[in-house]
Amino acid sequence: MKMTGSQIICESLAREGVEVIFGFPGGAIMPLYDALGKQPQLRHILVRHEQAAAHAADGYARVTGKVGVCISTSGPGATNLVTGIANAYLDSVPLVAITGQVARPFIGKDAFQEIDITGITLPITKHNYLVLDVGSLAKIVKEAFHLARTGRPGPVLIDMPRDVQIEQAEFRYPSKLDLPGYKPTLQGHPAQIKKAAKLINEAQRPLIIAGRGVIISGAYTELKQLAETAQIPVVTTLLGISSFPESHVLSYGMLGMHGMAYANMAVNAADLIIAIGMRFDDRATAKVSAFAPHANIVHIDIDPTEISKNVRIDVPIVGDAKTVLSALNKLIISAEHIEWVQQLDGWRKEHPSTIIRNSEGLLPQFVIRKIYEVTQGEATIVTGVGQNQMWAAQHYWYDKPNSFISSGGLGTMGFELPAAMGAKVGRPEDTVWCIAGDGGFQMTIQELATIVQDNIAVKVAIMHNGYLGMVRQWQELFYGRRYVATPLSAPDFVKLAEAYGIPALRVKHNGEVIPAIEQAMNHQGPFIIDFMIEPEENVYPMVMPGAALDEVLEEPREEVGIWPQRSTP
Ligand SMILES: Cc1ncc(C[n+]2csc(CCOP(=O)(O)OP(=O)(O)O)c2C)c(N)n1
Ligand SMILES: [Mg+2]
Repeated sequence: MKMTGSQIICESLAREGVEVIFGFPGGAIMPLYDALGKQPQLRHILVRHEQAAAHAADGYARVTGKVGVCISTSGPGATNLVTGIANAYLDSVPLVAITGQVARPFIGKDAFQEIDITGITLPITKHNYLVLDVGSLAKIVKEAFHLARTGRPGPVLIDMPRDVQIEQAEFRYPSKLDLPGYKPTLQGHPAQIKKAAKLINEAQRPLIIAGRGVIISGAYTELKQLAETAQIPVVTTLLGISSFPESHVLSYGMLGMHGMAYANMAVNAADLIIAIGMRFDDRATAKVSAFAPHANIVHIDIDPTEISKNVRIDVPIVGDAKTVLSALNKLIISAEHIEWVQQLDGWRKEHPSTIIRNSEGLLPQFVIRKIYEVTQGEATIVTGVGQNQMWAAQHYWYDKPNSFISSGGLGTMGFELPAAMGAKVGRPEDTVWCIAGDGGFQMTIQELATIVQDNIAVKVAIMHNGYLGMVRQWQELFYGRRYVATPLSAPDFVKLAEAYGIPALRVKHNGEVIPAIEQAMNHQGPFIIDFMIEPEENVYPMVMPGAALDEVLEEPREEVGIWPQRSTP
């Protein structure tokens, strides 16, 4: 059957199981939009800025495990997507971005709204295509989805010249793909798995570091089985949060720059690290030369280029986390590491890291903890970047798999609101809380209109400190408290919410926190709470830049607070 390029795209998206697209139209993508209008099963959500389309598709993809789809026009529409594509690339999120392009005869002529988006996105996509032949379009779409979701997931871009959207071709959706150059390794090499098992069975002080790869491959049970069989403590990276239940006795929280002191001390003292689906980011390792000095390192990762990239690996296992772990688990002998576990528990007692001090002023940690309590740990949390992100990572306790959504690799302020929007669309049954910075929120605040138009019931908690807080914290610590360009004004968020048609509250005192959260939860639609937190509150613990993981600066405080450690028996 003959179809236009636009119809071929729509039909192919439907065959890939796409249900929702985030996008924004323009001249060079109008034929595709016209075809979309005739395909009612493809829900289109009109964002207010293309960056938000990419972040929303990203949030949607992270919570569903499906490929997120975003669309823009050529030129400025396409360049507006770039930050969102880079964000997805660094966090291994499956995305297909479709951009309009000027018609083929105009390419290379600096035509109106022409930009070389395949050139621009080459280093931040897993692959990209400029479609020059409508006959190859169905195959390209099929390939794009396959590349985005398999192996190490990532964004793929399809650039569609306007005339290719109109031209006709016979439509045949390929049932199979032949990509001889692309065959991700899923099964780990048996000899490597054996070597790893031997090290695990012999270790005295083993430690698992779980990353987002565990979540991507859905290896929750396999991870738990490994930890429980050999009684191995588990720490996670920032993006590994919610790969292992934080209430588990073997959970020791997040490691890294703002990780738990005891988690970092464990890395330092371990004699074996089993790193699963993580990439030894510098925020996780701190000073690389001092990382895990006493440990052999087993690294399980689907991407062979990650092996020994930052940290020397003793036993690499390239493969899918779930597949490798199930093979590995068969070789693991039941063990107890009583002394080691007691040592970690001792460190946790001495350096509790997440205790919240008593305070007259509203503490962000307190707010996050109350959101945890009111939602009973059942919410999906989407964060901004900066202090709010770290408090959300530290003070909400994640037992539910894949319930923490955050921009890790790129650290993109403004991610929070559009990503929360995408997460809510992907998980309509879930309560989705967007933990926003007052800075980051203002970067993509325009998406409040999208939320209203499409009735996306996101709950927003603004951590309003009047600063670009994380940068201010660094100025306080390293630049003699010279607050250059970090004090930040904001509109009256409550009035602004009202202007958008969203109910909102401002909270200044501890006693108002729980009632406000409850009111937000009881409201059917979107809701905003402007939490006026202590302006100069800092994030602790902190490993200073350049320092080793175990050189941890802890919160200076006289008074110790009120909540026990979650996992302390
Ligand atoms: C797009 C972007 N620009 C700049 C930065 C650098 N940066 C990192 S954290 C931060 C402060 C964030 O302020 P806010 O959103 O208010 O969060 P807070 O740290 O106060 O919680 C800045 C400017 C960034 N991460 N992303
Ligand atoms: Mg702030």
